[in-house]
Amino acid sequence: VAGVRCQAQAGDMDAHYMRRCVELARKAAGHTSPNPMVGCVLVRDGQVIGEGFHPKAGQPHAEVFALRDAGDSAENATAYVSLEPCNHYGRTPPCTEALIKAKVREVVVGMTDPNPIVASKGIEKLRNAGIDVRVGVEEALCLRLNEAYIHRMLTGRAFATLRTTLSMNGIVINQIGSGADQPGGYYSQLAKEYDGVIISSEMAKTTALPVSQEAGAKQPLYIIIAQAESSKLHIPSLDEETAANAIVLSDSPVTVEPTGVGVSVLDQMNLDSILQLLADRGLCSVLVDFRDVGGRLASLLNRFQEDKLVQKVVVELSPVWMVSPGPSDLAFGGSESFPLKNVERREVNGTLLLEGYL
Ligand code: AOF
Ligand code: ZN
Repeated sequence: VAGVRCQAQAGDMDAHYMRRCVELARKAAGHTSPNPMVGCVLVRDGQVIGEGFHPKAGQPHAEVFALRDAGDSAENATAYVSLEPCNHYGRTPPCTEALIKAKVREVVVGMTDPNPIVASKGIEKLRNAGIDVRVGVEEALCLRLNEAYIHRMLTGRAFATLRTTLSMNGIVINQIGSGADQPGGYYSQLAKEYDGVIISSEMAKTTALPVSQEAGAKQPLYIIIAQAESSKLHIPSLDEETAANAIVLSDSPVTVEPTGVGVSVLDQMNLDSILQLLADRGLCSVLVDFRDVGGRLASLLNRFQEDKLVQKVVVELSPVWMVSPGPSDLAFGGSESFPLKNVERREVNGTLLLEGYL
């Protein structure tokens, strides 16, 4: 019985340290793409002796920061890492070598790395060096943490989340800058964690992109979908300084003001090619503004359920009753329904949020 209890306690501690890895990893949310978020905790004799996370692509990996934090004392320690340690020379040298050199005794891994140049080779390397490796502790949490990175690795497309805001009577609230969009609100939190936000040029023309509101904070890239055959586009809320925060996608040449906003001309304006282009540019995740009722973006999203290009939906139900301009703005009916999976409900500043997976 004592042995069983001991094992159960070890399991609890494993889960505890792995959750800490995920917590550390999330400190860099929105900053690591195209790399994953990774956290690492070094434990010896029941004491945490080092912690680290991967802050940004091009910078050292989580394991390296944790080893630095531990100084000389990592010998015989257990290393907890939310992702399999890498075994390749990328922008940085392999973490497996750093762990072997530091003489850790054991490595506990949250999930294997879907990157084909790593894919279990890191684990193999550690085992060949005589290090005990256990894989899959708090795996679901680690998979969720890097759902966008994994999706991009496996499909070559950015992970897409649809976002919309509804009033209590079901009217789409489509002013950027209202309610949940306000600085500090739920949406600005979300925008910080996503690599990009897709909106239509009509919305970009008439509403303020939150790019300039939180100076110094990480901003998503705004991906603006130009109307068909538009040759000129002026985005009033961008200036020379914030122009680099946006790109325009068009299927015909277009002059954009301010200059400095990048333009990409696509052969085919569809969601698939957009998500591939964004993945090629190193974006893992993108929030798609679904409030562009009737515009170009809405038509690109037509029947997205069948194309399986959208992974997640976020709906904000705002506690307001909106006066509709017409007799009724409600869209009644609908032929099919797609139940969402793993739905989460939350409340932020009086707004009910529903998130789920398609
Ligand atoms: C780890 N720990 O903290 C991260 C890993 O170009 P590099 O050198 O940064 O390598 C990027 C790849 O390394 C990335 O695609 C993923 O496979 C892995 N990321 N691995 O052991 C980390 N960020
Ligand atoms: Zn590494």
